[in-house]
Amino acid sequence: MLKYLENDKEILEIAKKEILRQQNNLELIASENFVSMSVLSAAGSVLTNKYAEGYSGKRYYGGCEVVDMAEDLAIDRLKKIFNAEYANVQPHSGSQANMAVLMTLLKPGDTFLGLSLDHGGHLTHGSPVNFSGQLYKAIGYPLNKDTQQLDYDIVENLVKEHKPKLIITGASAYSRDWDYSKFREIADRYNTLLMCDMAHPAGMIAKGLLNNPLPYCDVVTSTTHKTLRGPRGGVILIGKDKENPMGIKTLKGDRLKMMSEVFDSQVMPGIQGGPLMHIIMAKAVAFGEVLSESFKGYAQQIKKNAKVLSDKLIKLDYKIVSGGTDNHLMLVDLTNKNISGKAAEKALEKANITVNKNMIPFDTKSPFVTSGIRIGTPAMTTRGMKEQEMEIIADLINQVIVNPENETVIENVKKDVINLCSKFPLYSELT
Ligand code: DSN
Repeated sequence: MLKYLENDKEILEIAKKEILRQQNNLELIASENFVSMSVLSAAGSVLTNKYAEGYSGKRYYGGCEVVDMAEDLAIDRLKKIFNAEYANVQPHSGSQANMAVLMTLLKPGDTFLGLSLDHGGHLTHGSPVNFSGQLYKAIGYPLNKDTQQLDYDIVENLVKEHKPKLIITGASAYSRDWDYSKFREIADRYNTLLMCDMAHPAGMIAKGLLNNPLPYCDVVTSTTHKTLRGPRGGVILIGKDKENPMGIKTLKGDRLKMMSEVFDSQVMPGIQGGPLMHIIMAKAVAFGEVLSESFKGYAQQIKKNAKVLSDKLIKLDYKIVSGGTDNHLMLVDLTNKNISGKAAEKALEKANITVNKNMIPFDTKSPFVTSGIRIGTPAMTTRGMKEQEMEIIADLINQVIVNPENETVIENVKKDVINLCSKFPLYSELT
């Protein structure tokens, strides 16, 4: 692939550097992953040339008969993965999927509830610096201060008080599973719509390894590039009515109309123009991989790895928010280590270990400094690392965190990291 960049030396250098960085770093950002060469090839295919505003069979442009096949396949595969009634694969990102849903279900000024950003929620779940907090009255629900986990009574009390039109479930930095049936009960009691943004755990939900929001939520969004291990992008899904054990009351009667017309037209022309057909084809490839038997082993290993890493960090005297993890990530509370999240992220970066600073629940530091870091296992699991490597990684992280200014320690850890990475080849086809 790189040979086609040889006529542009500046770009060639950048592309080579990034391949090398990905090969030689422990990638522990919970929202990142490494796509297969098949996904990469589809994302880099000639479908990038095609304008296809509209939907399959109903485009605004001629010549769409081939890209229609790619989009139809992406939709069919995605529906199969999640046993969904409806899927839209056009959102360019998770944020745009969320925007399409919020703009469909709410009018400006309406109230909705989402997990507070500083307790693990996402920007598009009501942050004041995002459209979701600016167009709507967004109320954040906190975690329980003692358990650092979801507290359904807190949610219910806020629903009672604020009478929101919508409750959003899902998070960017929450290490526990969600009980969507409890949220459904609350939503039904107060006649509120229920949505899930399952972007982070979608790959594990796909294989039945975490609770599935589709039977309980009116609508579900996801990104495709996290645990689903596809190209960067978003999707919108609606589950099947008959699969819903509790009977979704809120959208009944209107659901088919909502599915086929309202969400589709809110994505395009509501907020987007031409879909990225190369990315849609790459989504289809990734969904094919998720449907394969081997993906279940991968998803199981992500969880095993996260548990081992979290347990080992606890042994090394780290505080893990909520005491552990059910999914692919953990939040490390660094308050007993005399280092901020920001300083830890920087020191680890020097040792080729990539994490992100993250607020912990009830954090006293600003979002730019933070008291914690978020660590996830999806990308390193893709490289083939298992429990044994997770123990080594915990040790390497610890060496840096307790010696953040010791250049010799950092240099030695970096050597160990590069050595470890070399045993798990990545994109060797590209170099
Ligand atoms: N930025 C993503 C994450 O890191 O969780 C969420 O969109």
